[in-house]
Amino acid sequence: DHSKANGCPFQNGAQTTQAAPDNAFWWPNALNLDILSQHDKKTNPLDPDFNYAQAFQSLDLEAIKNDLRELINSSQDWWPSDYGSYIGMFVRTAWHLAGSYRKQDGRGGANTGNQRFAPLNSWPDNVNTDKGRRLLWPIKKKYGNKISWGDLIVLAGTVAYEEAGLKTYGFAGGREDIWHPEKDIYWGTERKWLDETKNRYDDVDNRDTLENPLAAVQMGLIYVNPEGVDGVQDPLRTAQDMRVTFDRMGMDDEETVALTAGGHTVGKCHGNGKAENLGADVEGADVEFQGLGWHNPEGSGNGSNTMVSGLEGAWTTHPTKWDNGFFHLLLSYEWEKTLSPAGAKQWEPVNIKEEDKPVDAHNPDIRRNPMMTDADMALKIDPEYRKISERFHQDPAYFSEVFARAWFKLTHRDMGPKSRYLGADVPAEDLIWQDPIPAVDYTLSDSDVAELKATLLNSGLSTAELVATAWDSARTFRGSDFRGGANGARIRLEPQRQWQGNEPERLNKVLAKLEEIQASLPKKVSIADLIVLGGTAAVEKAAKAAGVDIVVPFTAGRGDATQEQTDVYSFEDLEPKADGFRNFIKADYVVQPEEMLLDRAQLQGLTAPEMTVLVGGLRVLGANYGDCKHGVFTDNVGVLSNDFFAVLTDMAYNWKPTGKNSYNIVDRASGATKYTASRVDLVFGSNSILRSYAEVYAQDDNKAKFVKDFVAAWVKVMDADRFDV
Ligand code: HEB
Repeated sequence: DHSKANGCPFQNGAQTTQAAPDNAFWWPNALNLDILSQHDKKTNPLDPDFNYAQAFQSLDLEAIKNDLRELINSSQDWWPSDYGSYIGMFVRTAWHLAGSYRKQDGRGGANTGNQRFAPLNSWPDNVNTDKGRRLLWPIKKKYGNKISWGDLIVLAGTVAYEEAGLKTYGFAGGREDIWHPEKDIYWGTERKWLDETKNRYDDVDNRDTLENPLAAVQMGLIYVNPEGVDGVQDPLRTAQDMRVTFDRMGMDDEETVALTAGGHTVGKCHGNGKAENLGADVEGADVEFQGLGWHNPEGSGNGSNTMVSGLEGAWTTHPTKWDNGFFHLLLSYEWEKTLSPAGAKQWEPVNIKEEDKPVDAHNPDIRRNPMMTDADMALKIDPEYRKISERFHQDPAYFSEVFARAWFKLTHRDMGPKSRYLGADVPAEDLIWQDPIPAVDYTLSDSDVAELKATLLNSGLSTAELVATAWDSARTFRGSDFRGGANGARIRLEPQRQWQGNEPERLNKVLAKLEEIQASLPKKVSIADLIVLGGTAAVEKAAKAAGVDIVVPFTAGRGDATQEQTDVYSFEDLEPKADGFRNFIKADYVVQPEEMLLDRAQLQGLTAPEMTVLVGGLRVLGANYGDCKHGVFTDNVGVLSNDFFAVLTDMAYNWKPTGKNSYNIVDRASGATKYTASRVDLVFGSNSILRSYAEVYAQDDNKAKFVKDFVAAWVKVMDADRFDV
């Protein structure tokens, strides 16, 4: 301990940067609530009232694009460009930012500029994206708050394609940067970079069994191993890995071929050196490296000495041009296995014509062999990919069109609905993966809303039915990629209306009633609004019954999506496997129900106190799945009382396990079972942090606060997807 030895004054707080064991080390099974308190205002250096959308709207998009074009063509001495152009560099930096997205939980992606932080800034697959970001710094410095890192990196990649000659599909701003690494993204359990793939699969030979939500085959990779599965060249097997990993980000075969080929139409691989000589990665490098990693001691360490993947060479004859050169070389020549100067496994063409060879990246007088990775070869060898490759080869215009759309999707997939898009380059067309929702053309006055509430409350539907339906409709929202939510009322559509967690029978009954009400109204109101308003009215009534007069705010304007506007396949990922807020669990999972609650709360953007107050409130409203009695610690179901917390914290009771996820709440004096509970209920009494919140809501002086906080959290959930207001 050097601080003590030297009598260093900084020994307390700052010393925790040395790996002292923390609570998660001592109690690995305790629920770690940190994921609910990320991106707090204390970590954000911008002003509290800073509004990124407003700032972006004042950006001169044409001016910044011109600056980017100039930068792309101005080689910097500290990091010389290849072929006099940073096209390849900026495209790869943007692809690696966007490419960490996975559709199952919507996490990862370009949304947050997270490539600035560990682990992504130091992933072995992200070598030299640090140079890409540093090259962009003068532009970030110049335009400042008007463009986030996330937007800037995607814009740079897009402008790079334009410089190469591609007609791009568009660009939208709106990605807000975070200021510290995310704690909620699961990247795998391996403790070693690029560890063998086997631990990620249930059955390593069936690549579909890649652990969800992971979308890369190895720790520290964006997708697949360019040298083949576990470093064995075999394009057919690599094709299987590509199919699985690209599907995990919502890309089909055609998009996969377009993206890989279009990606490798520009730029080159870098393997003129020895990987083992590279210095520490970004996060591990000492202060004099100033946030740059992988210092290369050979020669200039850059230019022709650049080391990245270890593979070496360009894919096409003109690596700064958008053309059909990739398919021309891939399909016109035979390719055989070879090794790069760094010893990496790659493919080289047999008897290639001199004029088909690209020139050296730093000396136009020398021609070099092009190369292919195992993933590129997969586009030729896999029969399905091959068909697509041939079509693209024969029809370059079609290839350009498919690629431009796929690039837009890749870089915008995690931004959610189009209402979040900003700027003059937003394409007019609606795309199915944006989960489009028709705009509504009505407004509701206060008296309209009051009348509607009365109608809904007198409809014969119970508080529990109204609350549960509104909740189910809204709970699919995830802040990770801004999908889901009550807007669109997709709970009426496939696949949602069949989801077990939505209790199809009850749901159909409620929907039928709401449709009946809708038909009887003097003016058109969407089902989406009626669903939310029904729950809202029921909450208001329950608050009143608890003696608290409170208006639950309601914002009309949700539209009803159609089935045609709904990509059933991609919505399957939004199905709740568990919802602790309604004490629902679909099956017996390895992870504990309370961990699944935590995950869902994080995706819904809730804080730990909000999660607490919602669970306690929903229990007494009777909103449990299948009318299960666990956690309904009250004799007055339908009254928004703090009974859940009062009972939970009451020492009159004892807690007895009766099954894996069930407990009896036993009266100590009589020995009688008074209530039953799940793990999700009891965690609010056992976890020390959650208990501290449960105590607040159990307090006699906080009955009204409980109602007020429940209402605020309820409205937050109902409006989570209202980017339009
Ligand atoms: Fe790529 C580069 C792999 C996809 C774009 N890539 C690269 C490399 C490799 C790879 C190995 C090299 C690096 C160095 O530098 O060395 N990729 C790969 C794979 C995949 C891919 C395996 C999957 C399949 N890419 C991709 C995509 C894209 C791309 C999708 C877009 C779109 N890349 C790219 C570029 C480049 C690369 C642009 C170049 C860079 C420079 O130039 O620097």
